Amino acid sequence: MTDIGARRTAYLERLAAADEAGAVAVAVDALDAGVDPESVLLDVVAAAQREVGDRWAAGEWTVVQEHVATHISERVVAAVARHAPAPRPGGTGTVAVACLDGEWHGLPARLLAEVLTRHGWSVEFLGASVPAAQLATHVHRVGPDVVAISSSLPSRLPAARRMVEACRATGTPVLAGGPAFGADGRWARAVGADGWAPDARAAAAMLAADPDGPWHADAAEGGATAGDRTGREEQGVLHARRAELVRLAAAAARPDDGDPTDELADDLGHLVDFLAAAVFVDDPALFDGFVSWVGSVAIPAGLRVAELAPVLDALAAALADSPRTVRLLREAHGGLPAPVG
Ligand code: B12
Repeated sequence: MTDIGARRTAYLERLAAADEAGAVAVAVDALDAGVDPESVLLDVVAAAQREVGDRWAAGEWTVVQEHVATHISERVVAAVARHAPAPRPGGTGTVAVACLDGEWHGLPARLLAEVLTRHGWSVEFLGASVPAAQLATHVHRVGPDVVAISSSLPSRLPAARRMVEACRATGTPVLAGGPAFGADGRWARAVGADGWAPDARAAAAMLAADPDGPWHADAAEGGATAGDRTGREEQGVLHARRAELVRLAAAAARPDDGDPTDELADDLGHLVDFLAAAVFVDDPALFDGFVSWVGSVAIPAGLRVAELAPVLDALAAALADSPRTVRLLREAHGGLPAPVG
């Protein structure tokens, strides 16, 4: 079997069967057949994980199936690191890889760490949800050449700004990546990162071409645009009132119900966090992304698209003193699909 697509299909079948040994075997067989370890990591494991996410979002897989699959993929990444031939020489320094504070998607960061290791970098993987102050202390003590920050959720962007500022204070350049920063990396620039890459391959190529950064094509124009005074203040209000806003949004979504289900409360908490991040970077597209996501997932008992209009109205009424927030809520309301029937 040489086709990488066939290996990915076989790998997904092993994940679906919760077969850790079988999944490891698919990866090791690929290495033994001469497939580049980077391709095993990105074209088999990472691609399969994205498919796992799609199946969860479509309601085909339960959260438990997703957790089991992800655990297996973590074991597979470790097995690939053990079985792969020695990394090629190339990298010229150390990279610390950390997830944003509150970001629990550690596997994408781990995959980046392994790929950079394959390219000869000395990589320190700091794991999921690293608080900005802890990162700053660590960077001061260890002195990596580059800090790579990873996040899957745009709602974590205010934490990205704090991390960039913390690294700036140590003079260490920050490379950002993961879906949180937008498909074109626009929010990496907004939070002041020195560069962005769409995936681990591109990150390795970028670092090989220029190990020191900054990496934005027009870096001279750079500088953070997120977290201006209004952004910080209104994001702070949303953060401070989060629990109350979730309660009133739940009452607006399902006026006849008592306490909200855990799923509804979780989704409304994410809604407030995404709204806060959109206010922080002053970009309606960020909140639109959340609204589209609500329309695309099938979480039983979770927030439904038809419930969004009363939720957005209730939040706008409660947040009348926050003009940017209200503008974003009104714009999102205007873009909602027309009610059916
Ligand atoms: C596994 C998983 C989890 C696990 C993570 C465990 C772990 N150890 O990682 C757990 C259970 C914790 C989890 C939780 C949640 N998750 Co989740 N999760 C996933 C899933 C299925 C796979 C993640 C993964 O491994 N992806 C594969 C990798 C390889 O992703 P990748 O982004 O392509 O990575 C590449 C690039 O981004 C880049 N890159 C990454 N970091 C960096 C850094 C730098 C510097 C650079 C240059 C590049 C770079 O390189 C990588 C390799 O090429 C994704 C689905 C998906 N599409 O990713 C959902 C997904 C990310 N999760 C999602 C959601 C909604 C959640 C929850 C909010 C669910 C909930 N209701 O609680 C929580 C949030 C938790 C939190 N606060 O972090 C959504 C996010 C949608 C959105 N935009 O809002 C997704 C997309 C699922 C979906 N289809 O809806 N999740």
